[in-house]
Amino acid sequence: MSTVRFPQRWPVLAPLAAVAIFAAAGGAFAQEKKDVAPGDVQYHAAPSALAGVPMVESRNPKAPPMTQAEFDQARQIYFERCAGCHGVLRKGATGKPLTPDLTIGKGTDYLKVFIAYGSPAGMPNWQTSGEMTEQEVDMMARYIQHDAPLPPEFGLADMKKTWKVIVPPEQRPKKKMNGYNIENIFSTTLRDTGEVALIDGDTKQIINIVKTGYAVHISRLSASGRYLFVIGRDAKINMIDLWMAKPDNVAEIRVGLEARSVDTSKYKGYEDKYAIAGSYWPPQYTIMNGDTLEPLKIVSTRGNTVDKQEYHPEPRVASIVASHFKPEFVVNVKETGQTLMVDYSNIDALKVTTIGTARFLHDGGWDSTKRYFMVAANQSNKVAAVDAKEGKLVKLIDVGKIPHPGRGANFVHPKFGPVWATGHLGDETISLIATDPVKHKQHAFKQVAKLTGPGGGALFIKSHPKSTHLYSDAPLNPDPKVSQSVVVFDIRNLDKGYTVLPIAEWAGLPDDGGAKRVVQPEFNKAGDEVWFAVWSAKDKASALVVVDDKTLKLKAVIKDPRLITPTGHFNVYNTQHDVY
Ligand code: DHE
Repeated sequence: MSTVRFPQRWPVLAPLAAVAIFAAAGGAFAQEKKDVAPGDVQYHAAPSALAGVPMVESRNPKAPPMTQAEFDQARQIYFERCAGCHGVLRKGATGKPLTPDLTIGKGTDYLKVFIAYGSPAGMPNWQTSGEMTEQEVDMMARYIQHDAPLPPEFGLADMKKTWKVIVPPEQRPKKKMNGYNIENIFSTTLRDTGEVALIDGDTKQIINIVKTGYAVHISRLSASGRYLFVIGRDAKINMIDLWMAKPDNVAEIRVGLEARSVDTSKYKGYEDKYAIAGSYWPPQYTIMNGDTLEPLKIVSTRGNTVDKQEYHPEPRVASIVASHFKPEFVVNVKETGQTLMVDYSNIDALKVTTIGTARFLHDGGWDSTKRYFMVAANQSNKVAAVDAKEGKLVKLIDVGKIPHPGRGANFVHPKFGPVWATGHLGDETISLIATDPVKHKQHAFKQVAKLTGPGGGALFIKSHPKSTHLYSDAPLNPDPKVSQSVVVFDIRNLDKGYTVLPIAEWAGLPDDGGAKRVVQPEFNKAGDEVWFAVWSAKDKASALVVVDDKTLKLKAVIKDPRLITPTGHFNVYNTQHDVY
């Protein structure tokens, strides 16, 4: 994302002609009109890993003609800029559907205006922002009237071709071969170099920079804490052995063409046995051997939406988490709004409980007891509370605009007892949802309070059982003062409002024009330090900043030329034990 300039959401001075066309639009593009926050557009406009993949193409004879060169260029642009919102098959996701049955009737001129000037519902103004030329806009307007190219499926044979066991289990160390305090290692995403930095949380020294997938996304830990799993946007999974003298890759595989989530089995008796990854394309999840990443079972998520019960051909797999109550993975399917409880006790006769929740499931985390999975249905402005013990939906809770919790934050509210919190991309609020149905029954699974943060564009929120603070970032807020700092609430006195920590300023980076967005609070194992990434583009300086949680003062800045585009960072102990 940081390598792309983002256009404004809505042109301030859109010509009258364009406004008139929007006003008259009605029809297909006005249907399911959703407001999209500026930050949300930026967030979804990340280049898709599918841009370079060969696809099945066909031309619609009713659509305006295109040369092969134009079609290829338009396809490239579509997957770099548009697929994140409109979907691979253009059936619609955050953005509207753009299939020929809808677009041909509108015609090239109409579509050109839409693409050039954007729309109040969140479509960026691609031409007036300077992101696309007039000629590119014309090409895109014709392209979306043709049938959407179809990327290939990715089955067992394809996976096996990419599968490498770099160090077989029998050749791996029998005990820890290094002196690191493994539980306090941080795995930091180096997004645009396709690497993770393993950083010793005690000394703040880089242990190793490990090659991973394209635009690497998240890290997760095996139940034992020995293996670290990293997934790239290209659906490449890397398995890193933290027992090695210098922790490094021991296995890798691609489970599809585009993906975001990975986790491993954590139920008693199944520790480290299986890994699971969900893909955006093809829409499926894959269960693998937890020792070697050998693919064992692939399950498609194509199916019907929870509300209108319409078939969706491309329901992407969003967050996945391992249950502590049963041998189950909780798999959240975005476009259909179905939460799947996948019982892995017999993967040859897989039992899946399908729980209808809400469309646009994205990220989420456990409540403090790890019984209830709280998952944000972001474009539905809801959080679903799923009971992993009973295997059912407890409640859909209305929250603010586009909730985005990461894994959320748990703390004990002075009045409402245990709460789980989420910030929002689309507004300045932080929603607190009570999660204790036993001692605080009257409040349970209700939004019991809203805190006010500095503005929208928040992505991640965090607390720790040993801390009395709640931290929230806002890296996608359009005001650099907000995106370059974080806010901290005192849990004992939430009415007091927040304290601002100028994290990017504390990083002391050169004034090189970098965006210096501050991303993702993450505690160390002891719960007395909080780490933040200061994220700038690939050719600009970035850093990690460590804050003392008691004093809220700067504790350390980690700078290194190898720390390129750091975004998420994952403490081994906290990630392994779901502490947040
Ligand atoms: Fe993420 C988690 C998808 C853009 C940083 N991101 C997730 C999860 C999903 C997801 C489904 C939950 C995984 C899980 O728990 O199993 N992210 C997407 C997108 O589809 C989206 C919007 C656009 C895209 O094309 O990828 C997107 N994400 C971003 C970013 O631009 C961020 C800020 C920077 C980056 O590294 O790319 C970003 N996403 C993260 C992080 C997490 C994450 C750090 C893990 C949070 C956690 O606490 O677990």
